[in-house]
Amino acid sequence: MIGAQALIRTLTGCGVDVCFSNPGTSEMHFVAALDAVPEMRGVLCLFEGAATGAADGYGRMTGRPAAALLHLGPGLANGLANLHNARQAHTPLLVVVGDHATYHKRFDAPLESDIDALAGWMSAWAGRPVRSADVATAAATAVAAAMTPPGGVATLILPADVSWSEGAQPVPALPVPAPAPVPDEVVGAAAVALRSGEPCVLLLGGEGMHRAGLEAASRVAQAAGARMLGETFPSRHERGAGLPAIDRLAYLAEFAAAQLGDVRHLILAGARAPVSFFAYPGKPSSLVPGGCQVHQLAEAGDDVCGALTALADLVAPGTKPVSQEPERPELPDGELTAGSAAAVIGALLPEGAIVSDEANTSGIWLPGATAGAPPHDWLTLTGGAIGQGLPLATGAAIACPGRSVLALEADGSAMYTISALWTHAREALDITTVIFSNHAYAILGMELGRVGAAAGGEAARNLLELSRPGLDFTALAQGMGVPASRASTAPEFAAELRRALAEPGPHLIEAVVPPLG
Ligand SMILES: Cc1ncc(C[n+]2csc(CCOP(=O)(O)OP(=O)(O)O)c2C)c(N)n1
Repeated sequence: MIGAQALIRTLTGCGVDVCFSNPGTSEMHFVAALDAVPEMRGVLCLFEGAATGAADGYGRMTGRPAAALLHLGPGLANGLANLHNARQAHTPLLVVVGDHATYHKRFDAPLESDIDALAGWMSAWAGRPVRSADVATAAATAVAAAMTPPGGVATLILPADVSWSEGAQPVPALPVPAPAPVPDEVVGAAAVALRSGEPCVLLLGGEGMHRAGLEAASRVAQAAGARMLGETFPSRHERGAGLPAIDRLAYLAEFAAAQLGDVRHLILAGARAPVSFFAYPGKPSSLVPGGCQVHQLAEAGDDVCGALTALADLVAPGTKPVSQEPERPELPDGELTAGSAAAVIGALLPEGAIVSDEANTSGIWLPGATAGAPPHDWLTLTGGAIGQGLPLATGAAIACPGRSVLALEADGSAMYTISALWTHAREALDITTVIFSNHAYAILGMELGRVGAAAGGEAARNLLELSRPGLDFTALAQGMGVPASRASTAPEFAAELRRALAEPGPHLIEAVVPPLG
């Protein structure tokens, strides 16, 4: 068997059966082998960032890696920003990067590049088999590395001659270690802090934002009089009616400081000690208040839910979590704004929806407006590299057929990976995209003042607004096969959203809203 076929057979045997692909000449044997292994679903993405973001969305929803097939160093480079987001999300993800044939590299052909350097900084594991006989073992090792808690990006660099040469055989999946159990002493130390009578916050992240973690944390918080907070940008937050409600730590450092102001004990479960997103002149980088003790109950690779459950059984035996009551906003009348759009979304969000949230400044009312909606999953921009939301929705929809996916997108961010819409159409994915069309990089307008730069004259403002020319998202969507409409009032938006959610397949609604700030 040639290397490419053994590789794909090994991957499907390891449970990797979707490959978000943007191939080139060096990957042609991989592409051809897809017909020999129908268990692998190839999904064409028209930009590498759309492929890597899709693999991220898939991995967040299934806990299993999808593959992203990329073309040499330039293809990997185009995919890096969303691999960075995936790394921050601890998403299990397998990158397969084709390379020149081993003997061709020394000729420094036009596409020759340092793939190992590009892969090194964001990969939990990177490897390069140099014989076809080794490719299957490398693939199984890569999948196990991607799935090793807390999950990460594994990069398999695949030379073209390794791919096309005979002499390969598939190998079975390798075992994956379980998350590390948290020692009793660590749980006990957190219990001592909770019993101190001093203000405590449980800061949850990663698996702690899933139902089991939230329920255990809710029991702890009730019994000990502690507060719970979620990390600012969780990879997947299970929320809505019937689950414990939790506020997330604010993005803006001054709001986060207010949320943490009086805390004396910060207990971290799957989250890291909070830091300011950026440095600001004269402001601290760490958001841990002075005099506050930090207790690391569980790190990302630990058994976070197990640790929270053990803590709950210690400080809150026999108690039950407190759940959010069902509650939806009224459908609003009048102008469409970020606030009224959030109310519409809160009123109509379907049960079991998956929300890919890259609404940025237009999204600040969304958590409140959707808190009591039927249970749903909320995926956020974990690594701050914009252009994630539309691809993430692709992967979530392929991971969870039968669930409604809602991509909430700021206009500026949407443009980075707008070609993901074409894949939504090609694969007939049930994704409703809402573009918050505020014609601006609004957050940067705010940051200009916050970092202490000059107020900004015409030249500066010119770099932060998107209205000349305006972006016609309905035309962009229709041009890629996605039915689209525009809404300028709250009732129009409600009617369009209701229709889009009711019909199968992809839709886009351009929601024209004024910018904040
Ligand atoms: C990959 C990447 N490039 C650039 C930036 C810098 N950046 C942060 S926010 C932003 C503009 C956001 O505008 P938009 O998505 O329209 O959201 P709004 O602020 O208007 O709500 C930019 C360019 C980034 N975070 N990531």
